[in-house]
Amino acid sequence: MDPATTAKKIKSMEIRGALELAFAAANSLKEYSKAYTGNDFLCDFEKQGKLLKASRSTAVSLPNTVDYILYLSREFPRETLAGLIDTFIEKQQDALKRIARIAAKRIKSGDTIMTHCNSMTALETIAEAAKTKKINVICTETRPRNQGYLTAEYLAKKKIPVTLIIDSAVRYAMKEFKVDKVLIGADTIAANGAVANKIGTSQIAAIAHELNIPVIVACETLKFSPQTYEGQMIEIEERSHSEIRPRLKGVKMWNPAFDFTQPEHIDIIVTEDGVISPHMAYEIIKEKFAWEMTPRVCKISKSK
Ligand code: RUB
Repeated sequence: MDPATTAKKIKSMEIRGALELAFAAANSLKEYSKAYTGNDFLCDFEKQGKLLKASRSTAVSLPNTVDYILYLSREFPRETLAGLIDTFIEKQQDALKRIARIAAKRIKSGDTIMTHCNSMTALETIAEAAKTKKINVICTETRPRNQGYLTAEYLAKKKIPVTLIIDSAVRYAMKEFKVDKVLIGADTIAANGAVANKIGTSQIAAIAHELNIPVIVACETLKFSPQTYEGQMIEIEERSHSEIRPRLKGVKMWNPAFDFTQPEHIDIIVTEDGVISPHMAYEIIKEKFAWEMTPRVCKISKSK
């Protein structure tokens, strides 16, 4: 699929979830580079990257993927680009599996896990744990788009016991079902360890903190934000009011898609490099995104 179609599908949320955005963007740039017949590849490639990056805000996996591939396109011969993008995709697939293996060790037989939204990384972890342990999952509906239904269906198909609850039942459910752990994915980890994830995550984490329930974030280092290291704020996507419900006369509506969970409400972040405290986010960014921090060597876009 070409980058323009991919960007449209990301905008409409046909393609969604932070990791899926990264895979879709990488694949579309690979296809574009292979099919390119023009005479200013770097300039045209960068335009495709910009298009993809503008398709959705908040999940940093998207700009990180695009920026890394643009960096590769400037640093390496074009004939090698598709292979390098494949290597990047394989690395992310491996990271997902590795996180699942590491995070699954934190889940004990008999545990009841609460999750929110629909995170591939959290679900891969649950599926990995369920291979050898008996676990129950409580998942939220995740209004307004109800991504929790996808989570519930996925788990039910895998024959992992799952109970779907409405978002406002979280506190009651934590007590009633004796939830042992909260396990979520992430869209972006900021340099201070704050986690941006689906709206409602911060409430769940605050309640878990109050009830002494550990909160585990399962996420690839691709979701750490080098921009926040340089002082930039994470933009929280605001979606259409129509997602909440049709217009109500005289009523204003607000529909943020994500929120921030403070690092103090997160016990651990499980990355492909191992388990870290949220306060180590700064170190991960410094180590992993050196390529992002170095000055750009290429001459960008003659024609804009
Ligand atoms: C999805 C969401 C997920 C993260 C992590 O939001 O918040 O928890 O993206 O997912 P949306 P993954 O449905 O608005 O994209 O682990 O799959 O990257």
